[in-house]
Amino acid sequence: MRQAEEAGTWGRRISSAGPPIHQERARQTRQLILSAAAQEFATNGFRSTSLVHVAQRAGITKGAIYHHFTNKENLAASVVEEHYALWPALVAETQDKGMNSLETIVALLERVATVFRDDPLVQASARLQIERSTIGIPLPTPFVGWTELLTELFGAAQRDGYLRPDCSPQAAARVIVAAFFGIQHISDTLHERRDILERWDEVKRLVFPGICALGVRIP
Ligand code: LUB
Repeated sequence: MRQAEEAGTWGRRISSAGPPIHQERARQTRQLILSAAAQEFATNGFRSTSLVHVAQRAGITKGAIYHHFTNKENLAASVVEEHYALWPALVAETQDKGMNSLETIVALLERVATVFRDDPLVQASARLQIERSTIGIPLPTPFVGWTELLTELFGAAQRDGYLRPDCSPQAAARVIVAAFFGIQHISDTLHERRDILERWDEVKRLVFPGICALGVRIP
């Protein structure tokens, strides 16, 4: 069973997703609202985002939002949940490319950096997680999904001889999650993530050698 697809790796949905979605149109409207909300949250943050502006951006009425989301807090929690729901498919797709365990980790994190650069849903979720203490309802716990997954992936890399013998997969995962969180936050704050791939490449070139066994070529 692929790690990322195992139940609970990315946390469980904790927001009320609204009434069961029977019609394709209702599903599309919900996705439209999430996309519009992501743009507003990413740009303005939770407190300054108004559901009126979300509705205007989505081209629907404010009342239509309440058919899918109980309030702005629930909408924010759903944006964060949708962010984490993106990763299992991306992880599985990367694992299916026939690369070795270290190549898979490096390729995956480069793809994740690209998603952070390009995807407003992920950008909104990252900002909401920074603001989580002000939102007033529980959000999915950040970082744990990636730490669990990278622990598994670094465990495979260790079994394949790519990790320093004295570097635990858990420690490698914590270091890389911290490094990634930091570079994407700094890149966002200073450059709207325009340089995230260059900053991530520096982590790969300067941090991975401290994790990998001597003589291992960093992909
Ligand atoms: C990742 C962020 C930004 C962790 O997993 C998360 O919650 C993350 C936002 O909360 O970086 C590193 C991949």
